[in-house]
Amino acid sequence: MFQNLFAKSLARRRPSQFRPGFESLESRVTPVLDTFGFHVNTTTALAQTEAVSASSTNGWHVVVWTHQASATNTDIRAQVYTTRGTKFGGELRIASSRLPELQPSVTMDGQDRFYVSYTQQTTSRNKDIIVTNFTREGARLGTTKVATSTKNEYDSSIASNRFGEFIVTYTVDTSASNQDILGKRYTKTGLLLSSFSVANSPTADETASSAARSVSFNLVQHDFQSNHYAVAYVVNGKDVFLRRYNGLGAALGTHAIATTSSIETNPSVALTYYGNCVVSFQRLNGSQWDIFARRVSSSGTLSANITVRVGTSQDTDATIDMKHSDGSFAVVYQSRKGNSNSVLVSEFSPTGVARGGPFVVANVKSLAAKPSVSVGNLATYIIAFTELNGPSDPSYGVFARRGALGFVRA
Ligand SMILES: [Ca+2]
Ligand SMILES: [Ca+2]
Ligand SMILES: [Ca+2]
Ligand SMILES: [Ca+2]
Repeated sequence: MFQNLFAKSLARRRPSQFRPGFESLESRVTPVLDTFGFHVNTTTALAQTEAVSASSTNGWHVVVWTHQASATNTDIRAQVYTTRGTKFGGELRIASSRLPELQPSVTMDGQDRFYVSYTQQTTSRNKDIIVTNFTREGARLGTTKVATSTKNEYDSSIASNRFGEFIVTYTVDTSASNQDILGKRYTKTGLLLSSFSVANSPTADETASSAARSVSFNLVQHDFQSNHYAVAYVVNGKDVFLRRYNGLGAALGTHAIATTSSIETNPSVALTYYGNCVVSFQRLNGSQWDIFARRVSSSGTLSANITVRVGTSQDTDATIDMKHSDGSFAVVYQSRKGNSNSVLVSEFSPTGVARGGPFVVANVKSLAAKPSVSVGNLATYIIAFTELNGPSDPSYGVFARRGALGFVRA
């Protein structure tokens, strides 16, 4: 699958310059992002792709990506960042077997431990889901085999609360013609608490899950009332749904987020301390992709569509995260207009009112940017993305920028 991705992107290669500077598309608002971007991966040979990020309530960050070790082998690597956005320790080897490991997802708990789920191509016909967790110093705490049946299990999403209790959701090829979304809930040490079926209709394909979890409002005590989690997913490649759960794993409701006759796909979900959710997704309007979001309250009330980005550009691959305390949120996505590609971020108030922007995170050469955003404490967020032939990095490499929700307003 990597061969195809690279072949396609290389074909699009152009001699344009990488421009890491910041620009606002609307000059009357002040960009709130830091005035610097940074190169994440230390080992630059071959390709580094599939960047994802997580942040803790302490404001620490981690960026995780797929590292191409050889023509036939990929690994998972990580870099931890302090609250100031400086590298903490070196590049970490999360998974480095001879088998291809790919499709990482990452979450961070209240002690800055981080948990990485990924797909392992165990045999040519069998993909499995593994989780490994680490201290922020890079000490490996454990490895959990989440899904290792003879069926293909892939495309996982992981989310934890501040105590490190985590959930993992993933797609399983239940049969050649039927995909389902399954999930498992674990203690911080990888003890299985429960298995659950997010969506398993025998007559529909459910794919592309995105999981989020409340970090928990209560600082010292495990409070299941503020530990909700939610999983967004795609049905039959064209509709987006959300299923919500309380902290004990009881389903609270299933919501149709985007079910028009247009193709709606690629959901990302976030939620607050209090279980209020927001889901972003992309919709095909004619031949053009637009991005929307929709809020779902803890009592199950759906908002109208919130417009993130519509217009003449191709806007795709959005991810979303929320400030856990008040529900203001950021959506990052890639945007293509003519021959120009950029990574953009749009910010919104807790009620879904746009706060200016979108802001240009980076002008990029590649449509493999696939940006990932995560919000930490004090509304500081980090955006990680992939760039082709970026500064000091042959082939693909991973770059990041930090920002702060609503810090500066004109
Ligand atoms: Ca590289
Ligand atoms: Ca490997
Ligand atoms: Ca398997
Ligand atoms: Ca199914």
